[in-house]
Amino acid sequence: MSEEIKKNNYSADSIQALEGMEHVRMRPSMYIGDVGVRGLHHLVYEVVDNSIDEAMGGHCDAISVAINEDGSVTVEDNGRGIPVDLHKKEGVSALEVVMTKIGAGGKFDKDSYKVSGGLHGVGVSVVNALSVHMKSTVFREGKIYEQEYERGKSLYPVKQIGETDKRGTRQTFFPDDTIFTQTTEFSYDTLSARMRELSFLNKGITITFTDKREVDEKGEFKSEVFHSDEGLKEYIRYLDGNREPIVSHVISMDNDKGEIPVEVALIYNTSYTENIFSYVNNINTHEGGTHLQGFRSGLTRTLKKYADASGLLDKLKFEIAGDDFREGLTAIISVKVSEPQFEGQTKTKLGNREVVSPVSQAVGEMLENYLEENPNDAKLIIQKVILAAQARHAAKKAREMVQRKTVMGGGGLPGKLSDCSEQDPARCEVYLVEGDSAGGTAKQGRDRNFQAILPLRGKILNVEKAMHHKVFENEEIRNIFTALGVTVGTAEDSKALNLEKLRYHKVIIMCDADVDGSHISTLILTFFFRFMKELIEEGHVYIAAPPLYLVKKGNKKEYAWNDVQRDQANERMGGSANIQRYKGLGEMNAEQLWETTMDPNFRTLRQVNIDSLAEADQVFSMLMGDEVPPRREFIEKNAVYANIDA
Ligand code: 0RA
Repeated sequence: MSEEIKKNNYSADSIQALEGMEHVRMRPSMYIGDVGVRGLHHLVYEVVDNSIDEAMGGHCDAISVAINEDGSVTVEDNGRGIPVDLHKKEGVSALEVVMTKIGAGGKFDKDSYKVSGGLHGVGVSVVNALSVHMKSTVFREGKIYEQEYERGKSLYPVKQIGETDKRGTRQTFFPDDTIFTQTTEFSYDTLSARMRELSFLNKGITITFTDKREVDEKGEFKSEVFHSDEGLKEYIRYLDGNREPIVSHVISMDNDKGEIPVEVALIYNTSYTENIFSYVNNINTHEGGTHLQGFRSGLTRTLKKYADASGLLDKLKFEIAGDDFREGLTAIISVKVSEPQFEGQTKTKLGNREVVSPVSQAVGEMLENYLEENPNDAKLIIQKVILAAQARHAAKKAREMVQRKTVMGGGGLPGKLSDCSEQDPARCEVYLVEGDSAGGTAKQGRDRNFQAILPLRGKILNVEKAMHHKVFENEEIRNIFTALGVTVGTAEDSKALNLEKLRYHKVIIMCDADVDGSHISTLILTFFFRFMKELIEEGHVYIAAPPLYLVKKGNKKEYAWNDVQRDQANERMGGSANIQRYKGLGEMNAEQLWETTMDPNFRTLRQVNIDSLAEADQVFSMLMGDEVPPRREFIEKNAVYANIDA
């Protein structure tokens, strides 16, 4: 081949690479899901995933992640370092190929578990393309190498900048605010939750997470170190720390040598909720899939066999259903699949059929052993299953009663609901208001065209601690179901929610701006989280933010939502203004409530969304569970929504 043709080929390739990078910038959502808060955080996960892969290969054991003072993020590992030698085909260093060519990531190691369908595993070049500036530093074979990029284009060839005795890779990137127009600010809580999760899912690795944007009173950065020697077993203890176990140990297994590596851990507690989290290649599979199917079948088959043989079921008059084996169950399943197929609406449902049987078998074996070795625990589990079956029958009756009322339509709406006149659910909102008196004010203040009001009486039922039939018998909860128009449970799926019937696309929780108020909103949120998860996932749930102060002087008045705003308002009025602290919604008149909290042109609503189901579950179980001290501390810190991002 002549020099000329070779050159042309090279430039043809590089044009293609360029087009790839430009395509990422033109259609970022195709690569990272969205360009909002979620997509922004995916950039970090993508870079960290590469270091986790290096650790899973046994080449590194420490990863540090830092949000820097300037808002950029640095991820560093002590692995082998990304190779910097010449990539023959591309004519540039391997590092440059990895950083600037779409689809080049992970091509070195055939046997790593890269995710092809999900949002991770798209390659670090995608992060590079979506960053105004990125810098790679490689510590390898005694030398330090560096290359920088702008919006995915290298600024110079890889250069050696010094010598070192350390090994590893350091990546620093600055997200592009012309892509992430909503925000480029990383959330400590979101990243910290993910790093904790990763450390449980990949035992043995130490992940240090630091936020350098602020320092505390001691002049130190906020920082956490995550490390788990026992993996999922510890994860279960973390998740269920605020629940009371009924068995003496976490039941677990780890088969990382299998064709399909499977790790499972589970425990039974005294609650009535089922909590199963499933992962494929470290990605939370919200929609479940074949691994979850395998888990359920292994669990049901083994427990049923044991229960049948034990004679404990002899007096039972009805069949036990699959659901009954999972009441009070907290479980985590983590599998590694080399070519995962992701399906479902959010591409978080595993489709690979070959996964079902190995998971089912592994779970069966694990449980069989445990039941045999712990006959007392076995008996407690079976007794719990029987109680669950009995309760299910009672709950079904109660639920059918709610359902019958709901399907009657307009006439069946709760008497306390003040409905709006608009019929299109997309334009309708309903305020769930704490107390009848605030409910009355809201009713006067609202725009009745599109705003409905449902007052709730004081503290609503703590669903975290109530049996399911109690939940459906509770009047306030029945009112919520009927007002929203949704029903729960079908023949195939006892938890399915029919959101198509939802009568309001905005469901707004409005409580006092104090500790009691946040407790009540947490109770309502817990109910939504346990019984109407889809409502939150589809972004229908909001929290209203009533002001804390009214600052008045003469005919000037301003509202304040915190102490800083209060003082500023006071200053604007030349000091010595009259400051009224609202102790509750009840102290506002209808006009004030409308102006501050209900008028769409002025109010602030916090949309509730759940980044990590596992983290949210932990928070709810802590807030609503048996242990009082952690709850009090949490609520008093007034951080009820710490993991429910606004
Ligand atoms: C493939 C080969 C080698 C290193 C890596 C991948 C590697 C990639 C990343 C991404 C983040 N951190 C990383 N660390 C290492 C080198 C293989 C060798 O040295 O023989």
